[in-house]
Amino acid sequence: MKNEIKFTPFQHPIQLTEEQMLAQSEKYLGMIDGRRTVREYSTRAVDRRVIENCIRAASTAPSGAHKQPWHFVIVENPEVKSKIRVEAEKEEHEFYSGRANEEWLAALEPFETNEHKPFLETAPYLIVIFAKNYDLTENGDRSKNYYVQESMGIATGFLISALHQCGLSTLTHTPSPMGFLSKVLKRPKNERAFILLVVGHPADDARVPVLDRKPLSEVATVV
Ligand code: IYR
Repeated sequence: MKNEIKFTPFQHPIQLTEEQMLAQSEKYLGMIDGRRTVREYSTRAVDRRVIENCIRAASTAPSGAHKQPWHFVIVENPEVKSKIRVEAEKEEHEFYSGRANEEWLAALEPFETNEHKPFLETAPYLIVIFAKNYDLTENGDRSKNYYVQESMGIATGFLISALHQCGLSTLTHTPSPMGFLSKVLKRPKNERAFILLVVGHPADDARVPVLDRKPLSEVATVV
């Protein structure tokens, strides 16, 4: 079966003067530069419609052949969060007590991370982002997706940015391996967990490490 795609004229919905464009780039930079990864969460509730809109925004991300190879599971049920915490902490225990080599543990030391993951229960939402290397058609056939890693990374970036703009904090958590998430969340076999995003408000006494961002001269080159 051939997928027919029609074309329609397009104009960028945002039309700015040169001056407005420069001002907008500065405003955007200031906004996104305020994002910090947070590991200590408040139990303060968040309206699920905010989460849903941010996921709608993430799902507008470009993807290989427009396959949109993602699935987002919004976890709000405390029992499911507890199960995830138990399983994640088992994996993290293995990681911190042997799976990670000395170099990796030394790189993590300044961040004071350890095998305990209370945020998996305190934060109001966990969003588990699943990647689909292929889709399953109605008759059970596999339909291949393309550039899945790239598409997933972009969608996750959109999601983190959207949540930040709504005044919410996130933690990109990657308990490794993440196979247990498919089991706990009963996902089909064509989905594998890509990232677990913890979402909520920072705890009143939350702290973040003092970090520098690399300057433009180090992260970019003009040729
Ligand atoms: N998954 C572990 C370890 C970890 C790894 C990296 I790379 C980090 O930037 C942070 C943590 C954990 O979550 O503790």
